[in-house]
Amino acid sequence: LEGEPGEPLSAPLIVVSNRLPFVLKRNANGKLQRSHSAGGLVTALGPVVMDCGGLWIGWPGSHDVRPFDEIPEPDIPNSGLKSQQVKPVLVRQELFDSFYNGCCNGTFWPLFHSMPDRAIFSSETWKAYQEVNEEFALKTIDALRQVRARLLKEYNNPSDDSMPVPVVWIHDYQLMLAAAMIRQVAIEENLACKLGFFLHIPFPSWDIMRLFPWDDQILEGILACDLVGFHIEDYCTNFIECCQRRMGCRVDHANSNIEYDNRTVHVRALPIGIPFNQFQQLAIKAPRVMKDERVVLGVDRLDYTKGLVQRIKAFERLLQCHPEHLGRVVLMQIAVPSRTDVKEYKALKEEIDQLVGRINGRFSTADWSPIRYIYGCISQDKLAAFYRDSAVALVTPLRDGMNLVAKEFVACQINENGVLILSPFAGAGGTMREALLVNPYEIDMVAETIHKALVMDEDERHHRMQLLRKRESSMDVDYWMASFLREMDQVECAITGPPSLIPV
Ligand code: ADQ
Repeated sequence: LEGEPGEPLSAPLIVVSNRLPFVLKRNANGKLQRSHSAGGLVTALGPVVMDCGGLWIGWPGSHDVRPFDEIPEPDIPNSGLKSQQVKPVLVRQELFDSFYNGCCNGTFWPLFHSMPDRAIFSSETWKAYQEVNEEFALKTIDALRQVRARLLKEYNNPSDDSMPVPVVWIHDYQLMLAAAMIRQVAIEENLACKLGFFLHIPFPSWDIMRLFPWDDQILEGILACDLVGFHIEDYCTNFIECCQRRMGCRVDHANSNIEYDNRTVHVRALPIGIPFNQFQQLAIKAPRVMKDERVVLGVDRLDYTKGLVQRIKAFERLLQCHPEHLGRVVLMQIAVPSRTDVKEYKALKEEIDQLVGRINGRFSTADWSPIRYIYGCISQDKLAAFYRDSAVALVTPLRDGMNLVAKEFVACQINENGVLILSPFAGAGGTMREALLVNPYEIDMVAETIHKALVMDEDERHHRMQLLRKRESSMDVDYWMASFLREMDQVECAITGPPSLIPV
């Protein structure tokens, strides 16, 4: 952890997420190497963690890493976190699978997306979830000790009021218990810190949450934080109601604060954004990738929450009810493989393969097929070109925390010609009001909405897209991150007490 001696540090940030911002794998010579990941979270948070001498804690994306392995430095100096800023959490494969495929994706993913019939409740995977959260918590405590030792060295007087308080920012449904343990040890060791949590998926209503046999422990885990962020107000409301009804918490509704354990937990709606300029630049530069045809575009991870089956059926209905689009319009569905070792995801892939085959068989002519289906990951510049040149983006999840695809489409619409069709059951549906909103379960209505988008006049298309672009360019991912950290700044540190004079 570097920095000019004596120079006051801005609060060091410790990010805790299921995955590190890169994957660590061994090359043919057995040497560990970083391979980069390009998500919005990494782009936004990486530089902040780098600049404040912070740390990132997470699983390295493979089981190749061993406890005493040296973490490789970034390929290009200063292009990523230094090795000492990274703390990989290493968990044996069997335990990790039970935690990740079992509890995270077999229980919390469907439950939090309000699909309880798909959720499996198992005490075995729940135990794995607890154990892995404990591993993350232990690493975070190590990181806090390291940061505190550094601060004590920098500030000669340990009770100096200007000494910054480290901020721990925990991400997502894989790590809902970690904060409870971090707080407990931090209090025992007087490790002053503020704890924040952001949930990237929806928070369900009390009626759904109470189905989970250990719901109180989840709520306790989240309530161990000082600041809890969700994408939209609805999720805040659900969380607050669960805390009231299950934990008997008192709530200050006017300020959206919860009283718990003689502390105040601040609950805030902080909608995530995307690196708007980055996508816009890609769209400006990317060469054309499509033929001269009108494209209705879908881009998703292949997941049952994304409503792919309903969407494809709606496109079939469009062709049936509005034959004027035959031969002129195609549905381009790009689906990135996801959780491919889980049975349900394999079954969904097969269902989609069959559906696409049947519809293409039904409507194709010698020189036109209605559905072009790509099952795979595509590069960012190709993706930007698809977003830019499509007539319509069909973003119709059955339930989605936010949905970044809707925002990426808008950022790439540099000619402002396209129309966004959006599900109200995505967090994005709450703010992107100029989109055409449609219930994805109503297949006839979705078909009619696609038709409406395809025949919409130019002025209306431009007007809607301009407003959408304006909002997304100002509320981008940097804005989101700054909002979270600003809220954190206003939170008082609840773990106080004289700092120990002996650096650990
Ligand atoms: P996800 O469920 O992964 O994220 P989403 O927000 O749509 O969903 O993000 C998907 C990302 O994958 C997008 O950035 C998109 O560009 C990329 N992608 C999709 N298909 C691709 C393909 N074929 N090739 C390349 N890239 C592809 C979770 C929550 C969301 C929430 C985000 C962020 O489920 O609701 O918006 O976190 O908080």
